[in-house]
Amino acid sequence: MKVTRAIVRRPGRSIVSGLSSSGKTVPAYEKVLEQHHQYVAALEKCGLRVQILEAIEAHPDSTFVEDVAVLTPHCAILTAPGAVTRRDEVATIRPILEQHFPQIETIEEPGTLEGGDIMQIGHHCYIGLSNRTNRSGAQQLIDFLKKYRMTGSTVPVKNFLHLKTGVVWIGGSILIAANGAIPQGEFQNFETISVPADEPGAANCIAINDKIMMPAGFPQTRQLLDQVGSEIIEVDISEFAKIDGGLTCLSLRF
Ligand code: CIR
Repeated sequence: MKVTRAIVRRPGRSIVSGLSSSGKTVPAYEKVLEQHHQYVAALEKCGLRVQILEAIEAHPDSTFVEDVAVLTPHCAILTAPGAVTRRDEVATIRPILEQHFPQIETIEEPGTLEGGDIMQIGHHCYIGLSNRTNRSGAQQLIDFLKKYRMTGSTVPVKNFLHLKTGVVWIGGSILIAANGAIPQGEFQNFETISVPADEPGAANCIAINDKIMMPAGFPQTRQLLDQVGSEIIEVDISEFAKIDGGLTCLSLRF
């Protein structure tokens, strides 16, 4: 699916209070802003028109816009984040998506679902069942997809925040995955590039049309990706990584 646009949200100063699995490292705000700027520039280099939303200080994690919606060629689906502190972010993205999508659907509680758990390949969505996405959320998504002649199926997620923290699709029948991100028996029809064990953070790349954005600082993975033949664009997102943010989660692309 060719994508032409992206939506991002500027990080606010409150990002220092964003949810963090380690609880140990705090992003440095000036660096966060610079890295976000570079991230937007990389999306533009991929040919996307980028809509930049204002920061919302009341929502520390709101720069991770990917988690609040799932965008398909036929509709936008607002999610129900499993992280309770992130639930109110959804209402802030609705009016933006209404500018672009005539059809908007909504995942309802007790369902939970975050966009980071959705790996969309053509008309199929792989839905990670994680600490943030539950069976009810996944089933609601599958039902919406059916309505638009798409399909969905679930995949267990262990040891990673979201499905796409550990595995992403980078075009054709190729996935890139960190150790342990692909449960046995899943994704057998794909060829998988395995990220070296000491570079687990490298799996969260984004394929945009004929280019691949990858997080900077992973030289062995860079070598593997160079063999794919797409232009590779490295982006330093180390400040976002301090609170579990990756490349995909910083934008909604359609
Ligand atoms: C969170 O824990 O929700 C944020 N600190 C990071 C979200 C990252 N989202 C993603 O990978 N899709």
